[in-house]
Amino acid sequence: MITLITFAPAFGQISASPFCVKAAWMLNMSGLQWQREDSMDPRKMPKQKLPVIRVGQTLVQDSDNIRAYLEQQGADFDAGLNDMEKATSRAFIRMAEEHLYFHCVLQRWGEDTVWPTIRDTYFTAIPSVLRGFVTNKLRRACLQGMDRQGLGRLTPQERMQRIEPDLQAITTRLWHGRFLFGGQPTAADASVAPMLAGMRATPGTTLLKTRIAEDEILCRYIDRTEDALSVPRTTAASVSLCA
Ligand SMILES: N[C@@H](CCC(=O)N[C@@H](CS)C(=O)NCC(=O)O)C(=O)O
Repeated sequence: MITLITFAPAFGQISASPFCVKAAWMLNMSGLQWQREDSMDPRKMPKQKLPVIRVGQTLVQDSDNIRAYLEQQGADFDAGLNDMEKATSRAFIRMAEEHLYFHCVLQRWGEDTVWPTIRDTYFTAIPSVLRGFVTNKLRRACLQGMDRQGLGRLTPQERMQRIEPDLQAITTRLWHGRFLFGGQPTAADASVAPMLAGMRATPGTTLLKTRIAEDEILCRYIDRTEDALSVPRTTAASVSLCA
C-alpha cells in the first residue's frame, strides 16, 4: 500500500498544498491503492517538503518523482498524446509549478489581509502564545525567498500583468477541449488545475482570487478537473487509461 504524506485539507481543498493535491490526483489516476497520512510539519522529510509517498521503507519525495514512480508501476498519465503534445504538456507543468505556484504563495503569505487566516490554518499545532513569534519568522523567510526569486518585488498589480498571459494560454487550450489536452485529464491537468483551485480557494479577497473566480472558463475547468480526479479510478478504468 502506498501512503501519501500530505499537508492537511484546507479551504475546501483536499490539501492546503497544490503539489499535494497533484500527487493525490495522480495516485487516483494510477488506479493503485493508496492512503493518506496528514502532516503539517515536513521537517523530517528528505527535502523538508511535501508531498512524499512512502512505499515500504522507501520515501519518494517531490511530485515529479512520485509521477515517475507511478509510471514505473504502469501508469500512463499522457495516454494518447503525441510527442508534440507531450512537449507542450511539460512546458505547461513547468509554468504551473515554477510560476503560477509562486503567485499562490505570495497571495497567501504576502497579503496582510490574507495572512492571519493562513497562519491560523497552517500553524494550529503551535500554541497560540508562541504562534505569532514563530510564524512571523517563517513568513519573513518565505517573503525573503520570494524577493530573491523576483516575483516578490512586484506589486500585486504588476503580478497580475505578469500572470495574465499564462492564464490566457490555459484558456486558449481549453477552447479546444474539456481538459488541457483533449477530452480526458492528463498530467498537465494534475499540475495546472490545483494551482488555479488554490488561488480561487485562498481566503479573503485578492486581485488574483477575483481574477480566477470571475473567469467562467477557468472556474468550470477547475470544477471539472476536481470532479474527475478527486475519486480513485477503478482498476478497469486505470487499465483503459494506460491503454
Ligand atoms: N517540487 C516540489 C515542490 C513541493 C513544495 O514546494 N511543497 C511545499 C508546499 S506547497 C512545502 O512542502 N513547503 C514547506 C517548506 O518549504 O518548508 C514538488 O513538486 O513536490
